Amino acid sequence: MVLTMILIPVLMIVISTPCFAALKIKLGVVTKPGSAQNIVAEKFKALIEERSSSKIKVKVFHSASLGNETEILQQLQMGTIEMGVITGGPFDTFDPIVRVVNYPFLFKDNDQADAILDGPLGREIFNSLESSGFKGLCFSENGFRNLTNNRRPVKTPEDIKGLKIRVMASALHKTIWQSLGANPTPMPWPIYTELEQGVIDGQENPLWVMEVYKFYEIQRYMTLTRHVYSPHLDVASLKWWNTLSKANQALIQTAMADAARFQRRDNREKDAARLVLLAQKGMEIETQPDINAFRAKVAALKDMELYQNPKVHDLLIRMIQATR
Ligand code: EAX
Repeated sequence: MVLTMILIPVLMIVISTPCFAALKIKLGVVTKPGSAQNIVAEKFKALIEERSSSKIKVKVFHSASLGNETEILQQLQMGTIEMGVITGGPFDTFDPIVRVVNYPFLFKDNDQADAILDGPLGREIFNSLESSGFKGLCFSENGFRNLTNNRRPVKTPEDIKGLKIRVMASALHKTIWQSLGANPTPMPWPIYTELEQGVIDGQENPLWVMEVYKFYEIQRYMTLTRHVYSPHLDVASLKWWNTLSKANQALIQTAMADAARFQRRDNREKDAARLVLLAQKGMEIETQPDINAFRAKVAALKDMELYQNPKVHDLLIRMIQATR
C-alpha cells in the first residue's frame, strides 16, 4: 500500500517528463518527392521512427511548403521548425565558412569529397555554424553541378559570354558565374517556369535535377562542367537541439548520418543511367569541356573579398591543400 502510494506519483512524473513524451520533428526541404533532399529526409524519417519505436516522429515538409531554403534556415534559427536538408549555396549569407565547400573545382571526385567532409575539416564547418544557430549533423549531397542552357553548346568559357544563368542565393555562386562571363541571376528554387518562359537561358545543377524536374523538356544543351561539388547540410535548429536528451541527440545524429550515406550512394549509382536518359530525351551533352580554361577563369576567387574573413580564408587554404 505504502509502496503503491510512492510508486504511482513517481511513475506519473516519469511519464510526463519530456524525454519520455513523443518528440515531433518538422523537417523542411525545398524540393519535391524523388529529389536528393527528399531521399535523405524520407530515409531519416524511416530510420529514426523505427529505432525510437515511434517515440520520435518526423513530418517532412517538401516542395518549399515551409518557404524557400533561406526562409527554412531562418525558421531553424528561430526554432520554429526543428530540422532541414538544405543545399550549401543558401548558407552563404548566414555563415561565409560554407563558401569553402562550394569553392569551384575543389574536390576531385566523390571519394575525396566524402573523406574531407566526413572528417575534421567538415567538422570545423559545423562547429562554426553553431554561432548562427545551426547544429550541423552531416553532409548528404546534391552532387557535382553541371551547366544547362537553351542557347548554344558550351565547351569553353567563351561560349558562356552573356548567357543569363540562374544561380542560388549565394554571393559565391554569383561571383563564379560573373567570372565565367555569364550574366548570373539569383533566384530561389524552383525555376522551371522561368526557364520555360526564357526569363533565364540556363541554370546549373546535378544530373538528378535534370531528370526529376524534367529540364530536358526545356533545356537543349548540357555541359558536364562539374564546377562545384554541392553538398546538402543536414542540420537541426541549435535552440531545439539543446533541449534534447543526450540519448535522443545520439539517435538523431546516427540516423541522419546513416540516411546521408545511403543517399550519397543512391545518387551516385543512378548517375550513369541518367546521362543515357537525358541524351535519349534529346539533350545535347558536352562531356569534355575545356575544364582548364574554366579553372583559370575562377582562379582569382580565393583572393577575393568573399574569402577575406581570416577564419574562412584559413580553412579554404587547408581545404585546397588537403585536396591536392
Ligand atoms: O536541389 O537551388 C538549387 O539549385 C538547388 O540545387 C535545388 O534546390 C535543387
